[in-house]
Amino acid sequence: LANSNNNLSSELLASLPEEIRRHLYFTLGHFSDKIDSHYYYQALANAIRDRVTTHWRTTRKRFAESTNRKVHYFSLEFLLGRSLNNAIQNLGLDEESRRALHAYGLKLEDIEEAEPDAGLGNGGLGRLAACFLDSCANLELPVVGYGIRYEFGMFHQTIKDGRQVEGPDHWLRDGNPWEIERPEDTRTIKFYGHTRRGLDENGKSFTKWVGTHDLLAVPYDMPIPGYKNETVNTLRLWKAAATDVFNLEEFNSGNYPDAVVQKNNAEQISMVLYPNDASENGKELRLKQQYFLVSSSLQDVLAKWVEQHGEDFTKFGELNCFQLNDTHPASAVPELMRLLMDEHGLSWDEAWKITSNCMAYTNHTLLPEALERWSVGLFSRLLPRLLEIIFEINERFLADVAKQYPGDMELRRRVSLVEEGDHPHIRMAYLSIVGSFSVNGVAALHTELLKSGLFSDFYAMWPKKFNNKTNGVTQRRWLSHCNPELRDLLYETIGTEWESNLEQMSKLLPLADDAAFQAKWAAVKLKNKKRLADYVLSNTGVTFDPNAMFDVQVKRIHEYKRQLLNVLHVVHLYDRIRRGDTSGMVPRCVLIGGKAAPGYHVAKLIVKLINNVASVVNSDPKTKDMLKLVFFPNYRVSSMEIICPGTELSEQISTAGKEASGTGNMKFMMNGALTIGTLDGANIEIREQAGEDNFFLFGMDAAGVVEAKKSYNPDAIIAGDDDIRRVMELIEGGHFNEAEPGIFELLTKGLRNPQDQWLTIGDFRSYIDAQVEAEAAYADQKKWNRMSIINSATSGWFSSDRTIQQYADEIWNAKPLRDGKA
Ligand code: DL6
Repeated sequence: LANSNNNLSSELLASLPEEIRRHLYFTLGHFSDKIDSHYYYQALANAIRDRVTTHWRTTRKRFAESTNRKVHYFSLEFLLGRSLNNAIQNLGLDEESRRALHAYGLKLEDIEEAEPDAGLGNGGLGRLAACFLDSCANLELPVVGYGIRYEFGMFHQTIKDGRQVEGPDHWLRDGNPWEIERPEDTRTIKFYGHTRRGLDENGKSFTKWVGTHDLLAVPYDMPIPGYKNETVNTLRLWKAAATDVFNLEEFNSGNYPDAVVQKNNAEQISMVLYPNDASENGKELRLKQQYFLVSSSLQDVLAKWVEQHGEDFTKFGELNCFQLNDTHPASAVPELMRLLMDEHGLSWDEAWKITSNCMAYTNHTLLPEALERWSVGLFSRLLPRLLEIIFEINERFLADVAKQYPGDMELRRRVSLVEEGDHPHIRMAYLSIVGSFSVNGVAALHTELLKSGLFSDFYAMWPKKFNNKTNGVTQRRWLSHCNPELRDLLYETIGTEWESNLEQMSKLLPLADDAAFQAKWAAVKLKNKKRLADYVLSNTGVTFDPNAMFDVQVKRIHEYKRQLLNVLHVVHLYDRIRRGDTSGMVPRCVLIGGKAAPGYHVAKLIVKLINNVASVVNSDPKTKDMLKLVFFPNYRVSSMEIICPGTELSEQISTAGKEASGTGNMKFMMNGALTIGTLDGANIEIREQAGEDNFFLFGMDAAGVVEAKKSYNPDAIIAGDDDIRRVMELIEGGHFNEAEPGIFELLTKGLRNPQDQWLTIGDFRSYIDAQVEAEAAYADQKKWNRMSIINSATSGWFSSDRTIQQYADEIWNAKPLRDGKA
């Protein structure tokens, strides 16, 4: 049977049009002649998935048999977006798919629109995980992603009267052709209960976690196809289920509703993604989600290990690595200890040696409010055995610190995994650092700030643990797929190698001044701007003129990202136009998009301000030819795929020292946008790669921010600068909220507050000046095109292939499953 399975797909699969027909009829039961894009999407997706399956099977076999070190990427978020085109592209089935659909009078683009985004992430961190999986498959690395199959992904954002309204995102409603349930790998997860110690029949002491409430973790696998290399890796997502669907006693006694309650309680765990980006999620359910992911995934890896090696764990640490995507999966440290000791009988020292040699932690934020802390009370109720283990890790760690730094009580208090006080908490970042062999930041500046600030005590103890891995994005999605016009120009000009080696983009450099190439480059951008303008019109009703400069800021709404600074600048331009001061100005269309965490009041007020300013600016006959502003609703992966290629000016304007890296900045750069930005996160490296002349720099740097805070006086800045004063007067005078006086007071008071952490007013003058510089460059289209080409040409460093190669070489010690392409 095994042999006859080998070539199953090639034997059984018919041509794509026939496969579509078969799936329409047999899989979907679609008997009508009506062309319904939902059914055609499902049929095509199933047909493409069938073609993925053979490679998936051979990759899994290779993976299972390999003795290479295996990597398990643990993340509470995977922001995948759509899968159909990704699979078509990576399998090289574009032409064939188009032809197959043509037979039904359908266009591939229209069918792709029927696929909902898999929005299982908040923003940068989750999208990074998705890019990483793509690059791991491209590099044929033995990496499995582990996450949660949330029933509801990132909420759906609509705008009502200028305000954000959240709606559910039931992305699985119509079924998901990209997943396969694997009930045979179901795992049991424990919560609550208590620990029991004793001696077993051989007189050996044991600790057991008993009296627990158990539930099941059922895995769903999604294929992650590599780029034209016959490799298909796996993303395993867990769904929670009750151990018994019905409580039979309740059921038989006629209490049907109560019998179902248990099922509902269990399923809650994988019901919804917490929508907070960069702030703490302190809820019990969130800790349950974290432990649920960690325990099921570790049990999964251990079960496979035991199948292959029996109970011999000597080489487990050497042959496995767990990359923790932020502290969300940090309970992997005590959970692996528990499993090794309580379930597999290892001693503390044996278990610790293994655990601390195979855990690696990536930090994604310096913001104190995003650093996870869990109350000891909650931990002891929910995960009592894990808490005991954490306490012991801490005790042993603090004893080592005492040895290394005798008498330094203050240091011990600072680095303790337990934050003492009336309500003691576990510091998850510290647990991750102590339990890992590697700690990395996500851009050069970020890593330096971790070493010198947040984690300086740990850096002093273990300098070799710390390393930097500057983020990257996959050029397959963020250039090739989303920008087919540019892709074709690149094929024609520098060939195709850049799709798996982005450094090849540098071949464009000699063409930066070539008039004929510039004309082609500009024509591509214009087409993309038209596509974006249509998209903006159909989503917002606002007309963007493709001849204006397209100026874009899309990302989560957060004070540190300073969408407010962008709005202040729009108000400044509006004010200038109304005063007739338009010298040097170029027509500009500003697009801002992003979601605010539902409980983040200030962020939601910023959304309201953007919308109010937009409705005044867009309807003023004096300004409407020179300036437009839209708030783009429900910003998500698939909208970035249209926004990014049409963007000319990329706004990366965070307060220096606050944005760990940014990845949108890299997508824009690849697609030829110029950046206006601060010296923050990966902006610094973007500027280094592109050259200072090809970047619009403004604002204080991270050290300047620290210095400025000592004597920050925004009122004085406002009073001393007529442009800024007029902007504040317009907003404070209620010009944009005549019907709702006073609603923006919280924002304007914040701007004037000497304690304002984000120093928005402090950077405003410098920002205005940089914008003037950008306009001057834009007015000279030859110069602009040159700068744009240079940006794309120097974006090679920002491929996630480069990032992942560094993780593989410098952290994971992982080798590809096979050398060379098939
Ligand atoms: O590393 C991915 C991404 C960075 O590019 C962003 O700069 C950073 O803000 C983001 N961090 C988070 C923090 N969440 N937590 N914890 O999303 O990570």
